[in-house]
Amino acid sequence: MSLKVYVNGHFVPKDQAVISVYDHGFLYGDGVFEGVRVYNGRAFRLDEHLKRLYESAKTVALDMPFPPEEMKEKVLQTIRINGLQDAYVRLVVSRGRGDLGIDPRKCPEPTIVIIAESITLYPEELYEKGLKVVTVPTRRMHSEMVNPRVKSLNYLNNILAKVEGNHLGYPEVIMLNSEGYVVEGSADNIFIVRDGAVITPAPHLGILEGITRNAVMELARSLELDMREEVFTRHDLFNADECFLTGTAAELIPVVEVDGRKIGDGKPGPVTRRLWEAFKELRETTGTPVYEGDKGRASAD
Ligand code: PXG
Repeated sequence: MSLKVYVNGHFVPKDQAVISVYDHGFLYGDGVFEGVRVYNGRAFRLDEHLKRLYESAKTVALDMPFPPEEMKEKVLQTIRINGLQDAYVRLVVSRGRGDLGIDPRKCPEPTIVIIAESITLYPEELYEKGLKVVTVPTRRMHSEMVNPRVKSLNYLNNILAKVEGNHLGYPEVIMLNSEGYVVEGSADNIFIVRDGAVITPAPHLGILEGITRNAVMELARSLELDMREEVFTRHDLFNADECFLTGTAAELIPVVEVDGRKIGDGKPGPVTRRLWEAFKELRETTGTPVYEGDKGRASAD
């Protein structure tokens, strides 16, 4: 059975899920999106993802046609109609159809697309051995240009960084901001561990405040680790005891080398492992139940 995709109020087979070439999401990258994981029939931190989607929309002055509760129901319906237990959900809201000019006032209705697919996981080996990464020349956009806090359809900044990583033969890259501070990966947040403290770049530096990042920060605090949001440079990164990345797709993945410098002893560290175990526990035990009859199960979201 072909997957069904939600497009503007209708569920249509995957190969018929299309939008207009006049859609400003296509023409200009004008829109916002979210990526959500479903684990064992429960949507992980769905309310937080919806909150971020609505905040992104607000900042780009895109009027959502219905409230978050209704969007939540549509997301759950999309997962249900496809009978998925473990999934990756992509929720896209674009400015909608307009004319060839950039003016959003020419786009009367946003386009809403929800895709729920079974997920292809990263190879287990990457989690065991850790990633080797590089910093790249393309800097993360300044927050007064296109604010990185907005999860917009305009991903060229990150894609250019990714292209540089591909060219150099690395699976992920680390971006710096225009002042040279470490900010994030191309589609992941970054953490370092130094002298027992767990440190992640502060939001004002210009990052996407990841849902996974926030969950891992909560876990670190509940494990009574010294969790901090700070400003740090490549020097701090090279000299960290441990480093890892977080994101909806990657979850929590160790980094063992940056720009040819070994991090710590070049193996995933103990704090990274502890947080990874805690994250696995969290994803199995929380989340919004997707299916009826699952209401009694725990939901800490
Ligand atoms: N920073 C950026 C720039 C991102 O795009 C994250 C951090 C992590 O945020 P979450 O909320 O996922 O913990 C992202 C994640 C993918 C994919 O399929 C991920 C993202 C965007 C597009 C694709 O891995 N964003």
